Amino acid sequence: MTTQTKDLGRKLAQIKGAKVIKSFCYTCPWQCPTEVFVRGGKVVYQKGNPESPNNIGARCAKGMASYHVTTDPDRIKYPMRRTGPKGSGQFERISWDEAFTVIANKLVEIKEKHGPEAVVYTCHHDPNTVFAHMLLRDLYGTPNCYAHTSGCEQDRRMACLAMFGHVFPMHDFANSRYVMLWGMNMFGANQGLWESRALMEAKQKGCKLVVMDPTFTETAAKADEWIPLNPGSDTALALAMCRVIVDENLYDSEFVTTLCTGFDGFRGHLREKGYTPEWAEPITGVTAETITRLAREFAAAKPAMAALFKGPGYYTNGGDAGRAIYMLDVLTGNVDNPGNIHLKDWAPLGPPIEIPEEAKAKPGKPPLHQAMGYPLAPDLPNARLPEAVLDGNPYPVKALFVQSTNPVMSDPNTKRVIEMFRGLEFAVTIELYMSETALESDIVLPETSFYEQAEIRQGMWLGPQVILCQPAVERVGEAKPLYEIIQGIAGKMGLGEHFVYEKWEDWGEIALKDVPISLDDLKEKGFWAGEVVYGRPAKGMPTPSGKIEIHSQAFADAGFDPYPVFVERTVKPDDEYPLQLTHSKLSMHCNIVTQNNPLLMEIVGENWVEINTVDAARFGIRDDEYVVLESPQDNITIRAKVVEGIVPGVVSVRHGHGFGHWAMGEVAKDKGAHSNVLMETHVGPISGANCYNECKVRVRPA
Ligand SMILES: Nc1nc2c(c(=O)[nH]1)N[C@H]1C(S)=C(S)[C@@H](COP(=O)(O)OP(=O)(O)OC[C@H]3O[C@@H](n4cnc5c(=O)[nH]c(N)nc54)[C@H](O)[C@@H]3O)O[C@H]1N2
Ligand SMILES: Nc1nc2c(c(=O)[nH]1)N[C@H]1C(S)=C(S)[C@@H](COP(=O)(O)OP(=O)(O)OC[C@H]3O[C@@H](n4cnc5c(=O)[nH]c(N)nc54)[C@H](O)[C@@H]3O)O[C@H]1N2
Ligand code: SF4
Ligand SMILES: [Mo]
Repeated sequence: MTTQTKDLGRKLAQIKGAKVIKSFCYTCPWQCPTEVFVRGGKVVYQKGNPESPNNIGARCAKGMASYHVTTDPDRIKYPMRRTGPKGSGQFERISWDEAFTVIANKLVEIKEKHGPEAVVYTCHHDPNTVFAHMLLRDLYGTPNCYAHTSGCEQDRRMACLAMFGHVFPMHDFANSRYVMLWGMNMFGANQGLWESRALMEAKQKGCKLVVMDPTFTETAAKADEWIPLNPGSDTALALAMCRVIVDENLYDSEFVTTLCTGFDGFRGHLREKGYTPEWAEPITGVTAETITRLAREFAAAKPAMAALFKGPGYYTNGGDAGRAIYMLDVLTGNVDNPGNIHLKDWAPLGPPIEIPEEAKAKPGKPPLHQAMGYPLAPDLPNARLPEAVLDGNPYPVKALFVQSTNPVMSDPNTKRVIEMFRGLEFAVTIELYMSETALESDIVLPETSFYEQAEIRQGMWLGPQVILCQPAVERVGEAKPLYEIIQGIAGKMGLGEHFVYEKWEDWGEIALKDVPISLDDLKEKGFWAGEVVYGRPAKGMPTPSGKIEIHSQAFADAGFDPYPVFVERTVKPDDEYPLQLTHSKLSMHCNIVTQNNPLLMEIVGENWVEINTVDAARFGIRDDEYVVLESPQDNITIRAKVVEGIVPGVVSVRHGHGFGHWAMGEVAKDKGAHSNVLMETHVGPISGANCYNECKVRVRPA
């Protein structure tokens, strides 16, 4: 018997008699619905929920391997209080009661001394964050409860809000005949599995795939055409394509004149600014001929989709890239039709508890993003947070709550982020592991993983969808879900009357009040899905004008051009630092979440930097050997991959791994390198986004 068949036999024996629990995966932000098989208190098998349209039974490798988190000896098991200097790793175990008391007292003290806005809450994976928002925003009164998107796809999000009044479009690849992906590595940094699968299926049916990316990514490898554009030049490329479509009358005239604002102004803008393919050629590195051909092809192929994710927004000039790229969808009248970006409807999911209006605090100060001068930012410009903490600008921030996020590792300019933590009066980290950020905090609270807790949330599928996460196994140590952590803190603050549930089902019933499924049925099925409705523009858009805003009044009001413009980015390579640093994700890991997982580390145990053969020859770099990557700020030692598929002069670090990460996680420790130490702070002037790629470097053999 081969090892494989023996393994299969063992697996089948384990599954036999297992209880199947409908849940969802939260290893990456796409939350695929799952079936978790549990026997003897252990996860013995898992797969995607076969009835769910999100993944039709599938899970990716990261999801399959994620059960390790339920038994990882490196998980934090108890609430901890720092006893030594910040960053020293000296902590003592305390009881939950003590942790709740310390936090509640500190919150009261800070509000009295500095006002509630001096407390900021931030998260990435945001399990049950709504409870924290209810306590800190609604009852305590800080306007500063934020997520993480300025570290993520902030520019795209801002573009979508301004043009469509929608925050997060899905991608209807299945119905598309022509897909143009801009800085979006669908097969490397996968989004919902149903999207990757739909794109593959569309390709099999003849859909053309064009990838705009300086790097020959996993997606570029599967594309019909790879357009290796220069970093930070998307806005120029997209505007030049718009010009071709407009000048050659290839646009959908009825759509743009009846369902959009400002088409004539945009046409004039393109001409006035001289945005032609010839103008764009030297900026983008793409020939005018190719630009013209692609624009014509795109306009002729219906349904077609231009979509972006993070790539274009990594630069200080990325703020208009989203609007320029989405203009291709607008001009061709594709928006929200089958085969285009889909402005999904949200499910009628309510809050899990109801805070009476009269109990709600009225914030006295504007939220930080407004006070910092980024009224269009959908989220906290977190690279500017150190100024608030260290200089009191725009107003003092004294305490930080971080949940499921590790800013010391993930934000640019690590040194500055650590300085910020050292300057804080109080920091609480809610984590699975003793992360670098936890090490800088005063109190560290162990949260349960998605295998150990409940959550009811919006699903990331085309139609309106509710998905359910249910506790499948015992909690690790004394870990608690956020709804119990917040209940405990609220109790000590005299606000316990608002958080009266005894079990999660109590608030679950309330949240589901307006959703046409009972909690019992949801537990059986794992999700509720409504109808997919297309064609939102014709029904009226959720924008101030009720139309698609080609002319953005919001941009004009904030002092920016109402139409997208191309400006130069900030940090260009020079003689001393001749290479442009860029980033992309690893297909076998999610950000810095999975590096303590031995199964995934066996497949990809460290990250690397990709460098062009031409540059490798110039700087004496050999494939698979270690190199020193050095910026004006700092240096890292990382393994090199010498490739042909990257624009010469550009290097791409695969993000994940690095330095003392998982300071207390044995598997991840000291594997790979982390590039955020190389970056200075650069913030998108419109969106407040982190500009990870505004960084020049040089390279030498280690
Ligand atoms: N396997 C896996 N999946 C993931 C994640 C993960 O870590 N691993 N992370 C999840 C998260 S949080 C997110 S935000 C998404 C991210 O999803 P993506 O945005 O698709 O992922 P990235 O790898 O960051 O892709 C950015 C791409 O932009 C390219 N790029 C760099 N500069 C430019 C430029 O100037 N113009 C253009 N057009 N492209 C440029 C990079 O080479 C890279 O290929 O993925 C999610 N899914
Ligand atoms: N150099 C570089 N930096 C980047 C990027 C890049 O491509 N290159 N990508 C950026 C992007 S797109 C993003 S979204 C950010 C993400 O960066 P972060 O906001 O830091 O988020 P993650 O990396 O997803 O995870 C952070 C922490 O969440 C913890 N965690 C996981 N699950 C849970 C849970 O259920 N509960 C709790 N309490 N904690 C949990 C993990 O242990 C981990 O320490 O990084 C950004 N930083
Ligand atoms: S795509 Fe993300 S949510 Fe889905 S199975 Fe993979 S890791 Fe889990
Ligand atoms: Mo992200």
